[in-house]
Amino acid sequence: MMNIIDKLEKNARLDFDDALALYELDLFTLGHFANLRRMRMWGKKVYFNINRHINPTNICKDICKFCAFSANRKNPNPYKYTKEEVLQIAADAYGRGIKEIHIVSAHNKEYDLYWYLDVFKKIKADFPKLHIKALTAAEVHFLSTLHGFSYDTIVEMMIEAGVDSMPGGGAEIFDEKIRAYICKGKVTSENWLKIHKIWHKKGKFSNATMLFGHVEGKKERIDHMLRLRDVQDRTGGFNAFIPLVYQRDNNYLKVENFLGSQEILKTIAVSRLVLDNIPHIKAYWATATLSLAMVAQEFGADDLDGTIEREAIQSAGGAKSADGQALQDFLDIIITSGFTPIERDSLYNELRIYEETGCVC
Ligand code: V47
Repeated sequence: MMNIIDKLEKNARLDFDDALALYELDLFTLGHFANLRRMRMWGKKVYFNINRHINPTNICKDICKFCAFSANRKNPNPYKYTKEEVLQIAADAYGRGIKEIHIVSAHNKEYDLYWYLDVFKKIKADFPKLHIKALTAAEVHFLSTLHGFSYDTIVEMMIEAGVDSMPGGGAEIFDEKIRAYICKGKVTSENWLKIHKIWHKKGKFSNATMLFGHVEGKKERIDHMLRLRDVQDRTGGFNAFIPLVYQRDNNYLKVENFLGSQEILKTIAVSRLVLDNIPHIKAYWATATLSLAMVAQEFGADDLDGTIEREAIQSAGGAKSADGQALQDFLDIIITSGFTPIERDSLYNELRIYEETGCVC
């Protein structure tokens, strides 16, 4: 039997018990191996993109205990964008040089499949180069139930309407017991994975998230990663894994012990080592804070996500991300930390390498 250090030195594939053993290593030993893997894959590059989030409505039929975004007693602030408003936001964003719009929303039957398809088609007609990342697997499931269409049909219609990639939202935690407690009624884990498999089989790429730092434990996190690795072995369609740090305000989930930075960094490092087949690990600055997301680049992550412009989901839960992140702040923190900022497109093609000063002025 090889011990965990032997396995890491030999780059062997890690199983469930190995992954648990990783958490037992001290932070710097674990970080050393995660960073070695990251450096072999991406050197000193830190990826990000210039993007814009659009969330058409926050009125949702589901009540996920962790969610502060959806309009409810704790967030009595319902809103509904019209198509014209969404199209205007996309047009303005494109005018400012935004390259990706990320459209996800609440589960609301007034916003049916045809509403979204019309919006996607119009955006693509006006701005064919603007990448549309839209509809989580949770939304695909909701729309499938609403219309009685199969997942395959919905995915085909999304592609036809111009959706380029699928975001990783709605994955939460796959463990069925925890899932039933935190987001009963949402797409099942099996169906979340199935929808992404269907999407990948059509030659398309997507991301995968994991919401952590609430009532789950290390075992559930590892189980989550291994289920993703299994799908990725078959399809190769996940571009990035995004561990989302749970934000605690304005929701119905009672959590006693919040995660400290060490456990967040360990989880990112574990994900880099366990997910040996997913190319990118995002330290999502909106939930980790920009400083910790930058430190995470030394612990296995290689991406900070994007400038976002308007962030509504995590900021409703207390994150300081409502107004996005200035490009110059990304460049400054990446360069002063000794890394190279790489502006990428949504599929990780490199668009611009900021070699030295990184000044965009
Ligand atoms: O699935 C909801 C999460 C996700 C909270 O694919 C919360 O590139 C923390 O998926 N604390 C939606 N997280 C956002 C998302 C995403 C974000 C950035 C990039 C990509 C990508 C995807 O937000 C939901 C849920 O897990 N979320 N409430 C909260 N209190």
